[in-house]
Amino acid sequence: MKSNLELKKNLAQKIPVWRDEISSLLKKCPDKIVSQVTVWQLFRGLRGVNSIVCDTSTVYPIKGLFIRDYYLQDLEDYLPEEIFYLLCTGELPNSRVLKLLQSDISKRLFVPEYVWEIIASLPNDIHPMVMLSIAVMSLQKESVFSKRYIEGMSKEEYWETTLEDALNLIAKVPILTAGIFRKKILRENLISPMSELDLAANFNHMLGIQRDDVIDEFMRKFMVVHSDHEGGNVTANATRIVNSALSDLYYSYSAGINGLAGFLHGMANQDMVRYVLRLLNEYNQVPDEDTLIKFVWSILERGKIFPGFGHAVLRAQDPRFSILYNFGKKHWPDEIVFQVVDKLCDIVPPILSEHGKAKNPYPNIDAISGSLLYHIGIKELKFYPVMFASALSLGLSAQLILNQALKSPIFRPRSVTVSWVKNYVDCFKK
Ligand code: AMX
Repeated sequence: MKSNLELKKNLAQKIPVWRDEISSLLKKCPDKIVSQVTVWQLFRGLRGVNSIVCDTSTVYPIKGLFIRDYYLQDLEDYLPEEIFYLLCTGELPNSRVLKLLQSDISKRLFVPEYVWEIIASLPNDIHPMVMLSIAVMSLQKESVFSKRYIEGMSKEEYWETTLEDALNLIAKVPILTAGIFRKKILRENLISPMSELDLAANFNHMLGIQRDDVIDEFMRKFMVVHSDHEGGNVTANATRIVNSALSDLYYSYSAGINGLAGFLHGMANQDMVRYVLRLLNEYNQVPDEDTLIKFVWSILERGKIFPGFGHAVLRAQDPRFSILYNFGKKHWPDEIVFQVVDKLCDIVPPILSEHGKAKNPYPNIDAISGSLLYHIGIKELKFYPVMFASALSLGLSAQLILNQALKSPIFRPRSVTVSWVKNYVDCFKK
């Protein structure tokens, strides 16, 4: 289907201005140095090197996530659809524009039958992240970008066809996610989408969980806080790199969520609840402080990481954590999984500080999200990163629309050998 919505019109007005800004930067000061790379950074994941431009959101070490110019805390009551509009344009939509966007998304709320057949053919015991990745890959044949590319579209149309793919993706990923949950985990029938519901409420409806206003509010917040986290994290970076070769949004998003499936990244939410359930299984109640302290040390002393704590950029408690934590404390304080998480979030930071390795000992979003998903009835821990991936479709899509709009070239930094570094640096020269 072809879209002619306000979002596209707004982008069409803004894109020439954004392009002019970049052209003038490139013209006026192309050689100005914006970052330097030390040997340490070269071998340590380029931590702190300014090497990507991403306008959708920025993560500051202490203040945390800003979506465009808005502090995350000021956005927590907005709808995921509104956040998508904001990520793309830098503006929140008014109610008329929001309705148009919702109506556009509602027309895309279907998944072709062949995708369900592919999902049905997968073994039930493969990780649901693999299932989502395969499901999205199989949808690639619907890509408007790839179809129009083969037909000979001009570079000017790249962002418009990426927008088409993006609107389809953000409509269809929650359907696929809910479908995988229903068919492969619960072994129940699919629940058809309800186009009159907002994206988050419809997600709850399709998952088949007991809905009420609080649970719908939770899902809105869950999707908003997980929607984007600038361009340098593994998922966003992988998504952007793949897309820079003009692989369409389906190839790119699928690549990105394969990165999210890493234990150091989006898999941490399932691992946190796994530890909590192990404790509850052993003690049948919220363990006392001494028991938890011993437990945390036993993990660290075996040389393992403690999931849900630390961050590559943040140097304070993750505001995404704070939003979900405050929600849980207000609405579901009696949930025993939440209670154990709550205690761990007090106990772990001083232990990590004493342990002396992690630069940031504070909880991140993955410390808390699983306990709340558990409360609303998603008990299959492996499903938690899939919920994360689903919400990320908003930000990843917006990032790729902007990349194509700003005519970002194929990504191709250089690699060097260890010998090259040794020869290059002064300390090895005679
Ligand atoms: N438990 C144990 N050790 C930790 C730790 C934790 N939670 N966080 C960091 N460390 C260790 C690192 O493994 C590293 O050890 P090394 O020197 O032996 O390699 C050392 O502390 C220094 O690491 P860092 O500079 O503080 O962090 P980083 O930028 O290298 O890694 C992160 C960041 C998130 C991968 C790391 O903090 C971690 O593994 N946390 C636990 C997993 C987790 O919660 N991931 C989710 C993060 C949020 C997200 O992406 N969804």
